[in-house]
Amino acid sequence: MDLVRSASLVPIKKKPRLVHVSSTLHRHEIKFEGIVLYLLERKMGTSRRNFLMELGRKRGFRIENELRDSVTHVVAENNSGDEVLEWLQTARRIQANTYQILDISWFTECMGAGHPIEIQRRHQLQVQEDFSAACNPPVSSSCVHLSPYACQRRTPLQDVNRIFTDAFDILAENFEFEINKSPLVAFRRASSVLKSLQSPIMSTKDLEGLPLIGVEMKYIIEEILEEGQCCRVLEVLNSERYKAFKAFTSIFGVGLKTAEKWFRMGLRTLEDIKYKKDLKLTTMQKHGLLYYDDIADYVSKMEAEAVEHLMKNIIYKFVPDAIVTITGGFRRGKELGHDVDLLITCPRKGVEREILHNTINVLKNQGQLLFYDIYESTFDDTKRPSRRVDALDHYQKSFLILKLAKKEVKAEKRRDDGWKRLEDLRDWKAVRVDLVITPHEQYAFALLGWTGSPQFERDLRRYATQEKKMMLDNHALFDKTKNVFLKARSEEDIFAHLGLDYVLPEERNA
Ligand code: DCT
Ligand code: MG
Repeated sequence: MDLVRSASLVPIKKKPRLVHVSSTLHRHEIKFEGIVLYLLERKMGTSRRNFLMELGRKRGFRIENELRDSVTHVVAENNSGDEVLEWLQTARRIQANTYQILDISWFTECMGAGHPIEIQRRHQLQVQEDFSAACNPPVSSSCVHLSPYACQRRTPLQDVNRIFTDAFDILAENFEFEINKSPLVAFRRASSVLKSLQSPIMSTKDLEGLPLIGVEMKYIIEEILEEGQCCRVLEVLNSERYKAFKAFTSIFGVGLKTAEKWFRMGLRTLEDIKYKKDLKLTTMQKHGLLYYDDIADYVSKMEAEAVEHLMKNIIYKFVPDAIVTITGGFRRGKELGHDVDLLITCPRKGVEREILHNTINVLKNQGQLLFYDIYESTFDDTKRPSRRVDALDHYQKSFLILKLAKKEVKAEKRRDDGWKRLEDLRDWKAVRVDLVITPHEQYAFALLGWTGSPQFERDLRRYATQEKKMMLDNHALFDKTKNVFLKARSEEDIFAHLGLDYVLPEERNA
């Protein structure tokens, strides 16, 4: 049975309907005729599916709620091709055997591009040989000589081994919550290695020659390959401590120490925190709770760009030659993030120092600041870069909650849901923004440091120390052999000083 169509997009068919009425009764124009998507809820979850369907419809895709015969593309997450096939058979929809069975990565890349992208083999989920004439190619043996340092690997956003890396990331996070450093580091590194692979792991044989994948990790991968899930991960997800820490640390201003304290006090949920009367909260935490729903929601790329635009408009008025750059996940090509990280500098020496307070004042006067905290620079140029891979930098910065005006007010959105009605009338969203001010001569180091991913940064610093006898942080690079600070005007200069090939921001998703 030929379940998978040829690798090109389906032929264009003329369809009379041009408007899609989504579950939220919102009308979206259909821009891409001939493609009809269905997102499989299994393992994706209802809320994520709804969110992605809405996102897709906004981008002009036709997405069906039900698996109709008109569907051309079935998109699944964390399911193998065989699992999708089994589901299709159970749903008795197998007669419509012309579906593309695709991984969610195809969908998210389409969202990024704003249009349907060409289907590549890596997007197609594997189905048994007798069902498919066009399976993904086997794992390439090119993965055998991978470096143990993420800064010597290229890690695109697209992670074809998410089923394994999600498991490792959850276990690593749990070790972080348990303050158990050694397995935390091991699992983070192992996850990062898998994220750089170009093909999905189909058997434990594919792990041969990979660095940093220990016996314990192999066992977990084997279990997932056989069972589709890992018991240890399920246990963690259900554990009281993990759930409580996850909830607590999702509040802006709450770190591991506070989470630990609250857990010891017997508190477990967000509600426990909200309704505990004598609980002392910092102003940051109070605001974190006040705008919790908005902040816990993802920031979209469009919203991040709106923040960038707003900040540039303000900053350019008093420093026209300021340089304002989006860093963090958005610079690495992510479509969604938890905050907007902006790096600000000025080529004229010292002028950058006037930017932060002026910007904050304008935002305050415009009524756009829901919360802010200013940290003045503590940089000392006589000191060498920090030895710690997770050391915080010393730049002047502000962590703020911005009141971002929604571009279009969608009053009719979710009008069937009375509880949400009030929220729908609100024409703004609370967005977390980090503003970081850097002197121009340190800008390249700050840009490299703030672009991340955090694991890429850790490995860069580890590489500098262990392989080059150098010390790197967000401010400088020091060569211990020559006893000199190495200057850099660009990220490329820093990679060159370290003897590394340049890695594009989009390839730093380690
Ligand atoms: N960083 C840093 N010093 C800090 C905080 C962050 O050097 N005090 C670096 C690490 C990654 C980068 O800046 C951005 O940090 P995050 O916003 O936490 O990560 P992200 O990759 O942007 O993730 P997200 O998309 O969830 O915001
Ligand atoms: Mg970020």
